[in-house]
Amino acid sequence: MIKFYYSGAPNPMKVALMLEETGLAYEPIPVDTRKGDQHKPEYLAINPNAKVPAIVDGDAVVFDSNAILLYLGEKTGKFMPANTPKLRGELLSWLMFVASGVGPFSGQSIHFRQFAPEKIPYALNRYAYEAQRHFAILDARLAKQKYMLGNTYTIVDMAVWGWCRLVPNALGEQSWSKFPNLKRLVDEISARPAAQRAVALRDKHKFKAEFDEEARKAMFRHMDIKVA
Ligand SMILES: N[C@@H](CCC(=O)N[C@@H](CS)C(=O)NCC(=O)O)C(=O)O
Repeated sequence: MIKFYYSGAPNPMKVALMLEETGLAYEPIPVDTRKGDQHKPEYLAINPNAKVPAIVDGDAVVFDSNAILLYLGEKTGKFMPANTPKLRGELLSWLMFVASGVGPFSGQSIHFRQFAPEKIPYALNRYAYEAQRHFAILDARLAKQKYMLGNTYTIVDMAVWGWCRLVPNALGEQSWSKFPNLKRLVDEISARPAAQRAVALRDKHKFKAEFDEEARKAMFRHMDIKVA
């Protein structure tokens, strides 16, 4: 039985979607990041980066959401493109693009819009610009084909879904109109029963809702430690 360490945030939700899509047996274990569970020694032994998600599958310990998607794809052979150098190259490129571009830039855009104590115009514009640029790259690809890797739904689409559900949080309420093809994919995946079960997982445990001082200290540790 796979142990799945999660919260309702975008990166864990991608993995919840894949677990639900594959039908693998798993035990969801909540990590309440607003209470600081991610910094507990027993969790750091699983993910030294103190973030969710992570999985433990027998003696395999895997952290970082896109690494977990790839691990589960390889383990099951499901939601993966054919194993040719061409398709494997595309798979890795787009998976890394989401991991290193879409996720971090949209995450920072949300941070500076919704959480930063000051509204810093330079930071707001830099991250909004980069988030928008990344979403536009996905949108242009999806204008030409149904899914990120062609005609088949794969782990890359799941990675895209995780963050792109939050386009309005990253860029504002009206922003979906700029990415109709991306919206089509996000809506299609959100309507899948597996996605609905993944999202419902958040309600299985009572995660802390308030963003109070305890949450700030757990998630924004830089506010108490000056390094620059
Ligand atoms: N690269 C990591 C990033 C994980 C990540 O940033 N997780 C967020 C939730 S989406 C988290 O754990 N935040 C809690 C914190 O920063 O303390 C991945 O893709 O899994």
